[in-house]
Amino acid sequence: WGNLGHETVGYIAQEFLLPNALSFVQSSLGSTYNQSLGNAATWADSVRYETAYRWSAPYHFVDAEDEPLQGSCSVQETRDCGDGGCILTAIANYTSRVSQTSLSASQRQEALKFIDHFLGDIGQPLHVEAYEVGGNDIDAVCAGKSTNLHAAWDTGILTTSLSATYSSSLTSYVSALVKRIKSGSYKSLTDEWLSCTSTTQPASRRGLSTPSIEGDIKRLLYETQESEDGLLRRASITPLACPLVWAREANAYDCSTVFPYTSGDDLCTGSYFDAAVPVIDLQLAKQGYRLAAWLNVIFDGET
Ligand code: DCM
Ligand code: DCM
Ligand code: DCM
Ligand code: ZN
Ligand code: ZN
Repeated sequence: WGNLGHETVGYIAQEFLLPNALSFVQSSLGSTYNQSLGNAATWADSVRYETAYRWSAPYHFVDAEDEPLQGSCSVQETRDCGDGGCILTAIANYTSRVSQTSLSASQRQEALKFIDHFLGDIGQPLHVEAYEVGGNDIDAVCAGKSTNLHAAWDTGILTTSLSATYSSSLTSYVSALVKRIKSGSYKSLTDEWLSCTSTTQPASRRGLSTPSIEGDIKRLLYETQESEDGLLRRASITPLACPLVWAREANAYDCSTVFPYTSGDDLCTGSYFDAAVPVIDLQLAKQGYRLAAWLNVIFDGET
């Protein structure tokens, strides 16, 4: 996502934090970020081209080697994450680090800012897709301007929607999404959002392991504690259940919504735009709510 998308995720999450998570977020981010996940959510993008942080660039996505044009979408951690790591392993690493009281305040703040950002990016369908470098190499048109498919999904469609429906006010947009979560059309979906069960998973596996945010965090913190130096060594370890479910959910939109388009069509008007906007609203609201739940389990032991 671009800045607007990330800020939306952060501001939504801030509304759903439990007391200990809120307290950590406020004191860790401090006045630099107005004590808010909304203000801190774009930091990871602001440093990714700096020499000192170049290593973090691959952590913003996972290159899923599926075939979205043939209607075949999938994400597999072993196939797609690679030795250098990806957004899936980055979420595990920074979840471990934000929890480690032995790390410095600035190291834990950095970990929090990465979590804040990556739980947003994992909901962007083209951040969980390898095809044409996540759509970066596909020319597109948005509101009459030349762009590429990835940028249209990161910023173009959302900017157009905010202008058309929310007078370009991010605050109004965030309020509208929070209201949908608390009392509107998303309310009945929130339990499902936190369940970490995949609808595309066979029933046999779904019942078996009952993946959960609590289960992921518990295992991660145990594995971190077990290692002498506090560094996670995940190579031989089962991947976290929830981030993989989130990635698969976003990736499914590549087959249903992102790639079915007619070459040359303007993506920010007409039927493509009308189909994309509800997906972007949903993905941002959902990832904001999940970000709060993730931090709530880390710091308060419950969602
Ligand atoms: N680093 C990291 N994870 C990576 C790569 C690097 O945490 N996958 C950290 C370790 C170094 C710092 O970034 O302290 C600088 O890395 P580099 O040596 O790649 O510049
Ligand atoms: N770092 C990281 N993840 C790790 C280890 C290090 O992101 N598992 C980052 C945090 C700092 C930098 O590397 O930005 C410094 O790392 P080091 O502690 O290796 O100097
Ligand atoms: N990106 C991606 N998948 C890739 C490469 C890049 O999702 N395989 C994302 C990261 C940025 C955007 O695309 O949001 C542009 O990346 P860059 O500036 O590195 O070209
Ligand atoms: Zn992007
Ligand atoms: Zn990013």
